[in-house]
Amino acid sequence: MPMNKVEHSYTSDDIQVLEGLEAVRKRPGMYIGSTSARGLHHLVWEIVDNGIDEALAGYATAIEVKVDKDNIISVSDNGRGIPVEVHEKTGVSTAETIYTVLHAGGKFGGGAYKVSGGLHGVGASVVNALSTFLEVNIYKDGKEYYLRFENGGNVAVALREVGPTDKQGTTVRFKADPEIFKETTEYTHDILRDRLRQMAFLNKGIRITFIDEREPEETREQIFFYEDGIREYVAYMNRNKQVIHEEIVSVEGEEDQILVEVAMQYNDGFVPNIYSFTNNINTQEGGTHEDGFRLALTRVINGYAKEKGFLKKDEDAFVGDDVREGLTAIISVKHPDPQYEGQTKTKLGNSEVRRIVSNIFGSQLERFLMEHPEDAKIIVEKAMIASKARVAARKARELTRRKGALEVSSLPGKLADCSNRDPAQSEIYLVEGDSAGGSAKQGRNSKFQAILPLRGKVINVEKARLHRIFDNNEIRMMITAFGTGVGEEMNLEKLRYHKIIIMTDADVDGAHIRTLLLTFFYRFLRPVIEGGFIYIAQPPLYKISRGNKMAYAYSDEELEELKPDFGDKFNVQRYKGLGEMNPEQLWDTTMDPEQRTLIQVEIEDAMEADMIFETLMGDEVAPRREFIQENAQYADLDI
Ligand code: 1YM
Repeated sequence: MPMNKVEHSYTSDDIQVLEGLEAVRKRPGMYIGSTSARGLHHLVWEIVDNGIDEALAGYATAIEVKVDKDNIISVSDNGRGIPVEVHEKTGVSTAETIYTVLHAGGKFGGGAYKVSGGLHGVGASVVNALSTFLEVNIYKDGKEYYLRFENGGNVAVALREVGPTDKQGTTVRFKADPEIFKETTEYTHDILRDRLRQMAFLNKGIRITFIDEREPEETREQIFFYEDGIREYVAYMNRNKQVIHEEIVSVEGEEDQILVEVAMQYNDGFVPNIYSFTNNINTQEGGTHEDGFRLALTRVINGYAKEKGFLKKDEDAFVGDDVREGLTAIISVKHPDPQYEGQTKTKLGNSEVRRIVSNIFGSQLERFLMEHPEDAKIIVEKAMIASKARVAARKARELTRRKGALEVSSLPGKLADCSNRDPAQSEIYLVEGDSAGGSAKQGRNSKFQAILPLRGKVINVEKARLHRIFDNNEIRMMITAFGTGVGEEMNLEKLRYHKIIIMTDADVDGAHIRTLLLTFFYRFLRPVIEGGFIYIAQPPLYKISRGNKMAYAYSDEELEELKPDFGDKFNVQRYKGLGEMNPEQLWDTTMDPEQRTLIQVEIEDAMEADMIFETLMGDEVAPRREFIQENAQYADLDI
């Protein structure tokens, strides 16, 4: 490749550089979080962020990300091109400096601050350190330049002029080092696509092209370009929902170099979908920008409703929950010096942001309501319905609490509890139907396995209102048995079982009940999922036997694999339900910790999970059918 390898003599600066990159290779997790698939994708984000920064500084309009068949990534932008002159501190080109000195970010060029940036915000040199090779092509002022590193950041070709060009911008090409990324160096199409789409929503006017050369022709290239940014993001999030007003509220402003954007629209559901971002990073734990948004939303809607005579008495005033029911909102802040707090460092801490977001969003929302009286009326009326339901729900809860129904002291009668009192060693099986429940009770090891049979379909929490949900017998039994309480009152430390195992039939109904249960957990007991306490049991689909010899198959493939062991005469029984198994069979196949397979339920990406639940549970039928058809192979639904 490199025709004229440029001699490189070492100076003390070089040695420092190599030590820096060596430190990254020694402890990659410190710089990119992990060396799992997540860390691998992080490499792409680091380079893309540099292109986004160039676009946000006003110099680039387009970014292209390409994955080739060997999982080599190239990222291009049409900006100014990375500076090529010799850097005064390092004595080598600025381009080389950026790719070899840790934390060499915007400080070098001065001027515009770096707005985007992954959680670790460490930049290009880390990507270089963790790659088998990395090449940079710079197109600047009519000339093309080339620079190449190999084996974790060693200069293979120092920056050199290649020739004339009429292009402008930067292209970076790299291959992740399999010695670092031992789990995988293969990128996941959907992860790249979803994040690039999100980036395009969050940074309006930037055209992001995604090319995946591993894909068939039809899906190989996608372009994400949103002139209206987060306004279009909200429309996208509501695309499978019934919106209740046409016009999306959309707000933008700047104070003290802090850029604030908010977009929101109500749908006919009850669940709020509010997502906040700081410098393009999803602040999952919220923070001061979200606080400011909530404060202003409640204040302004109350003020408007009062002024227009919707609210007669002060004590009828809306609380925050009332004005957030069915609200889809994106809050995006760009901050020159964000401070993150919280367990996962995804909570914005800068206190001035609360006031700034509240002022900018509040005043513009006020104006929106004045200028769109019909939308305003619909929004206020929705809040009034929510507020009435809230009062009714409170009364219902007080009632149930008085009856002691949600207290741990009175466990549900149907629960066959285990004798062990240590949650870490205890499991509870949620079993579909009384008859399977009966078999499970007989088959279990009662020392550590509790059984709670659930009758019929669990109520659909997506559609039902709060007070009806808590009236539902199955839901109440579960809450009581788990011991944690729900919603704001929930306490994970009180969880009575560290394995909550959903055991349903391997058919459509079973899949439906499983989804209903997961929706319920997702909405009301999210920390229980996040804590890794929810599992799905895997009952066998078939029993194959001949004389005394028999085996269980958990999939069609497994059945086919087993058949040769049984010669040509054998019996195959297809289990239509758990109820067809006797207690020993149920123990052997599905409950015995030595033999069973459990699938742990995870929420990798709460946003994505939310989308799936809504597709499956919401009012719109077409997207649900589409989703089920697309995923039938994974969900093993018979359709
Ligand atoms: C595909 C990745 O890195 N683009 C890129 C990076 C830079 C510039 C332009 C740039 C910035 C400035 C001046 C400045 C960077 N420059 C620096 C440093 N795309 C990609 N495009 N001229 C060009 O910030 O003043 C770091 S990144 F340090 F030189 F400023």
